[in-house]
Formats: sequence, C-alpha cells, structure tokens
Amino acid sequence: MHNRYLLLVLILLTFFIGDGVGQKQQLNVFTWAGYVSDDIREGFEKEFGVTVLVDTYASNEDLLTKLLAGATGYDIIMPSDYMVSILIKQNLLEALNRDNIPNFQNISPLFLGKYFDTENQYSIPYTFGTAGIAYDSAVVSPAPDSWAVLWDAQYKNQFSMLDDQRETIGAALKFLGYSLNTTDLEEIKAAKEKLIAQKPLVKQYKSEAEELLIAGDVVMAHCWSGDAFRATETRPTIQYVIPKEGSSQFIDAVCIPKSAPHKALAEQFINYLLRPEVNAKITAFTKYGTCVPTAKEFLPEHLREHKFIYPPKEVLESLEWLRDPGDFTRHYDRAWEEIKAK
Ligand code: N2P
Repeated sequence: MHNRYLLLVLILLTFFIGDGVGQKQQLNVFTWAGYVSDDIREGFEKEFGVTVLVDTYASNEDLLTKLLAGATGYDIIMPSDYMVSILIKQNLLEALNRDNIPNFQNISPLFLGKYFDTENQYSIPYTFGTAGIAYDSAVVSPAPDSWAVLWDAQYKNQFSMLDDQRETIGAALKFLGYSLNTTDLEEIKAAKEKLIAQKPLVKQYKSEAEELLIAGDVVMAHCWSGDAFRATETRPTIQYVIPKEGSSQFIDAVCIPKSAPHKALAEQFINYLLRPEVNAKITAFTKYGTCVPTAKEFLPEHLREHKFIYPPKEVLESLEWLRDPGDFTRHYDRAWEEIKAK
C-alpha cells in the first residue's frame, strides 16, 4: 500500500514538474544583429517565466526570404519601414491588438502613422537611424563628405559595404544623384555598374560593419548610424558622416508574423519594450534612437542628443526613406545578384 502511494506521488510529481518545464513558453525573436540585449531578454524571461530565443538576419530581404520559405517559428520580427509595407501586402503580418499593448501611448507621435503602416495596425517603432560612412579619423583624412570616398583607390581593401541590396544600390544611386527608390532602369543599371567597378576595392560586404571597425579590419565602412556609434566606444577616433549627396533614413519596426506560435506572449513582449525604462535599454545597447520620449530620463546625458542619432536639420533634409518599388523590385534583385556574382 505504502509503495503504491509512493508510486502515485512520484507519478504526479513527474507530471507536474514535467508539465511545468515542458510548458515554459518560448518567445522566438528574429531580428538584426546587435538589436536585443541580454538584459532586455533576461528581464522579460524572469518577469514572465519564459525563455526568449534571439536569431538574427543581415537584411530585410533575408528576413522576407525566410518568411516566404515558410519559416513559422518566429513570434517577433523587426523589419524596416519599406519591408513592413511589403509584409503587409504579402499578408504575412498579424494585426496588433492595442488592448494588449497599453504602453503604446508612450510612443512619440513623430514615429507613428508613417507611410508604411498609416494606422500602426501591424507595427510599432523600435528604433530609427540612418546609413552613412563610418571612418577612422586617425587614418582617413581629410574627413570625407561624399560617397566618392568609397570609390577612392587609396582605400582599396580597407573598407566594407553593407550586405544589403537596397542600401548598397541606394548608396550608388545617391552618389549618382538619383533617388533611392528609382524605377528607371537606366539609373539602376548605372548604379549597378558603379558597384561592379567598386568591387575590386571592397574588402567585404557586411551588414555588421561595427565588428570590422572594432577589430581594425577596415578603416572605413558603409554603415548604419548606431553601429558606427557602437564602434566609437572601442575606437574613439571613429567618426560618422552622412554624405552630402544624401542617404537613407529608417525606422525599424516590431511586428508579429501571422504564423507566430505565441501571439499573446509576443504582444506582452511588445508592451514590455515600450516601458520607458526598458526602451532606454534599447538605445543604451543599440545606440539607435528611442521612439519613447520618457525613456530619455533613463539614458545617460551623451545618449540623449548625440549627433550620430540626431543629425542637424540640413542633413535630415537630405535623407530619403526606402520604399517598396512593387514589381520593380525584381530589377533591384537582379542588379544585386549580378553585383554579388562578379
Ligand atoms: C543593427 C542594424 C540596423 C538595422 N545592427 C538597419 N535597419
């Protein structure tokens, strides 16, 4: 009798413990490298009793390819502006239930209602930034002010370009005086030829350019603002410039894919990210701008108004958003394939 009880207790115990462990929900985040810090991840894990897994991609097109290939495990993704419009069109995003995201009210209206999701039905802003050139001012002199420096043979093998078709073709388009969003075949062709001509000078195509800058593998990089900012922490001589011909600006958003296995948890995560003290951690870690004004109270002085994050007005005016070129995308795809294949 006694033994039977013991057996029963053991069975029940295994059941409960097993259940507890087996039921621990896992939030799967698919995002840019260097975007979700350990303290943000662990803070959420502790408070909500879940596990957070972070996987990364190097470009919006990589993210799209994965989703179109049927990747279904992701609960949270962080596409940029134009990719949000593409994902909405492809019916790949879940509408957000605002009732579950009361901290939505913490977001500055400056970052809401943008062209890619005018009612913010599917996205909330995570960070904003620009693309430009990060360079080591101890080596690269005079200080560059034009995209032309990325075609200067004296820096052969000493610089990298983003591994990102819209940004990199975009840099060449801007250098040539065209729009980032051109749908003129001749202009795409000219940009493609520029990039093919540049290729022998390029050390590497890499989206995580800060790694190359920090390691000293390059002295200059086509780079996003926050990543340039991160590189300056290790190498204070690194500067960041938005070339005079103009460049791109972006908002990276947080969205829930339609196929997300843990939608309720994903909304809790979004709501958590929008707490001012948590949102401040995003900027403290990524060095990209915060979209939650009250987060600034939790930021050290130098991160509140830094010039890498907040370019002056005249520079802002030279920036363009990337947009979905619709069917014309195939010409960007093809140009990029040709550039990479050379
Ligand atoms: C962070 C990459 C920034 C994303 N490493 C650019 N949209």
